[in-house]
Amino acid sequence: MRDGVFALATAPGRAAIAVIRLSGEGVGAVVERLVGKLPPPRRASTRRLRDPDTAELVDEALVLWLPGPGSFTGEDSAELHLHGGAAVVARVAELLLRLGLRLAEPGEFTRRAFENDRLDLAQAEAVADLVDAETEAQRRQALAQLRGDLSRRHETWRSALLDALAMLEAAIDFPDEDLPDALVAGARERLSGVAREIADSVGDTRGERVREGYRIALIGVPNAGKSSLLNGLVGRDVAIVTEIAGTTRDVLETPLVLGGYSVVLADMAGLRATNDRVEAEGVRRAGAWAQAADLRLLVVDGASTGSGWTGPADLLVQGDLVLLNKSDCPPGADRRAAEGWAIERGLETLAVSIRAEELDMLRSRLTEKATAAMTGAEFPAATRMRHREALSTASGFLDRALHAESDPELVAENIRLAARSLERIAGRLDPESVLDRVFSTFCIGK
Ligand SMILES: Nc1nc2c(ncn2[C@@H]2O[C@H](COP(=O)(O)OP(=O)(O)O)[C@@H](O)[C@H]2O)c(=O)[nH]1
Ligand SMILES: [Mg+2]
Repeated sequence: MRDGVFALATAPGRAAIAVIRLSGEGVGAVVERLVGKLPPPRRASTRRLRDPDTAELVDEALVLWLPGPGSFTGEDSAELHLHGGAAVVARVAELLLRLGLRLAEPGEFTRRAFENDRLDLAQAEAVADLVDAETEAQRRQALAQLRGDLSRRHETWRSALLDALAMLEAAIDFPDEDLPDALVAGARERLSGVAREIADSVGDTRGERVREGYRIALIGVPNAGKSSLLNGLVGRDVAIVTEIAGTTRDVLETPLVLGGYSVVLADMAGLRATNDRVEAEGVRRAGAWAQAADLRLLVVDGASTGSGWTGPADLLVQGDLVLLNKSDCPPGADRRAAEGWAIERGLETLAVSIRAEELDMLRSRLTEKATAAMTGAEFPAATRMRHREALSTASGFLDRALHAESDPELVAENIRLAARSLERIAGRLDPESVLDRVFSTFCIGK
C-alpha cells in the first residue's frame, strides 16, 4: 500500500456537506485517532470527531471505513462526511496533515485504482469524463466506458489478433506440413476482418463529438442574418446584430444542448473579400473554423438580390444545410437562385427567419443532424485523441502485415506491434510520463 493521502472530494466552498476522502497506508489508524473506534466496514456511522491532542470536538461526522482491497483505490480507505463549512474542512485537513497524511495529487485516487488493477486507463479516463459530464449523452458515454464498453472492443480485436498470430506462428514452426497453407489463409482472413474494423474506427469521431460537442458553423456573406439566427437559437443576445455589414469579426462559439447532446454553435465574420485588416483576419478564422466543423449552415438572405451569397458556398459538403433566411420578407432573386443551386448539388434547404416557429423547426432539424452524427449501433472505439492515435498506429501495423510484408516473421512482428498499440489504450504498457499526462488533467479528490 502507498503512503496515506487525503483530499476534499466535494467542491470547495460553503455547502451542506463536505466529503474528505482518505486512502493508503495508515488511514485506519488516523481515523481511529480522530473518531475513536473505527466503524464497521462499509457501514455509514456517525462519530464525534476530536482533535487527538486536546480532545476538543471539531465536528460530528458520518464516517465510512472502506478497507482494501475491495475499495475504489484497492487500498484501505475512508470517507469523512463533514458539515460543509470552510472552517470545518480547514481544521480537519490540518489534523490529517498533523497525523502524517499528505494532500493527494490531482487524480491520485483514480491513479491508485488504476495501479492496483481496479480499472484500466480508459476506465480511469471515464471517471474524469463522468465528473465533467454536462449532457445526458456525455453521462451515458462516460458511464458505459467506465463499465468497460470501450475496453471490451479493443480486447475483442486484440484477442482476434493474437489468434491470427498463433495460427501464423504454427505455420512458421511447421513449414513442411500440408497444414500451413490453410493456416496462413485462415490467419489472413481473420486479420483482414479486424484490420477493416480498426481502420473504420479511426474515422469514427462520435465519441469525441459527444465529449467535446458537435460543431456547427453559421456561414454566409455579411448581413445574411447569421448573428440573428445564433441569438434566436440560443435564446439570448450573444452576438451583436446590426444592419452594418462586417459587424461580427471574432469566431463566437456558443455552447448549446440539443436533444441531450452538447453542441457548439459558431457565429463568425461574413465571408467576403475585404481591405480591412481586422475583418480579413476574422474572415480567415471563419473559413478555418467552418472547414473543421461537423456541419455548416450556409445562411442566404432570401429577401435580397445580388447579395453575393455564392462566395462562401464552396465550403459546403454533402450533408450541410442551406438556410433561406428572412422568409418573413418578400423573396428576392437570391432565394430562388440559392434554392436551385442547392437542389443541383443534392443539398437540403430550409426556409428560416427569426420567427419562433421557424427557429423551432431549425432547432429540431439540427437536433436530428447532431443525434444522427453521434449515435451508432456499437460503442465508439475512441472517445479521446489518445485512443484514436493508438488505433491509427495499430491500423498502420496491420496494413503492413497484410499488404507490405511477405516474410512470415515480419508479418507476425507487425501483428504483435498492432496488438501492443491496442493494449496501450488500456494503459498497461505505458511509461510513467504518459500516465502523468493523463492523470494531471484530473482534479484533486478524484
Ligand atoms: N426581416 C428580417 N430581418 C432579419 C432577419 N434576420 C436578420 N435580419 C436583419 O438583417 C440584418 C443583418 O443581420 P445580422 O444577424 O447582423 O447578419 P450577419 O451579418 O449575417 O450576422 C439586421 O438588420 C437584422 O435585423 C429575419 O429573419 N428577418
Ligand atoms: Mg454577424
